[in-house]
Amino acid sequence: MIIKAMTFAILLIISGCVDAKLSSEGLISTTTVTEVSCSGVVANETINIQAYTFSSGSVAIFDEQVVKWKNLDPVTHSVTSGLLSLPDGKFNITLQPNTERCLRFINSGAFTYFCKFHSNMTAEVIVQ
Ligand SMILES: [Cu+2]
Repeated sequence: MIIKAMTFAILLIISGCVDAKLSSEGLISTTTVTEVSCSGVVANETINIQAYTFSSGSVAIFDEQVVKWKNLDPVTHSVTSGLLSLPDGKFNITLQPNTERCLRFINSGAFTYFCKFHSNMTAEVIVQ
């Protein structure tokens, strides 16, 4: 009985998370993102990719600001918008080892993103 109650509670928590992600995804339907040269801008947030992890699970910036991703791993990673394994086409950049790439977020909204090569790598950018 206790196990059944716990399972039900866990299912409630999981479904709550999915709902939150779906509703926040709806907020970004008009958001646009542009890649910019990292050498030409000062990034407002920098996210290191190291040991198969994004260094910040969530960063908050204002519209028109820039986020930089730096791949410090010896393998290729990606920064792909959407829910895990469900890219939404907002952005999709691949980072070779020891490279960095920058995105400017034009409109406010919330982005989840993931690495398409490693299914445990997820994070988000909140544009205020
Ligand atoms: Cu990866």
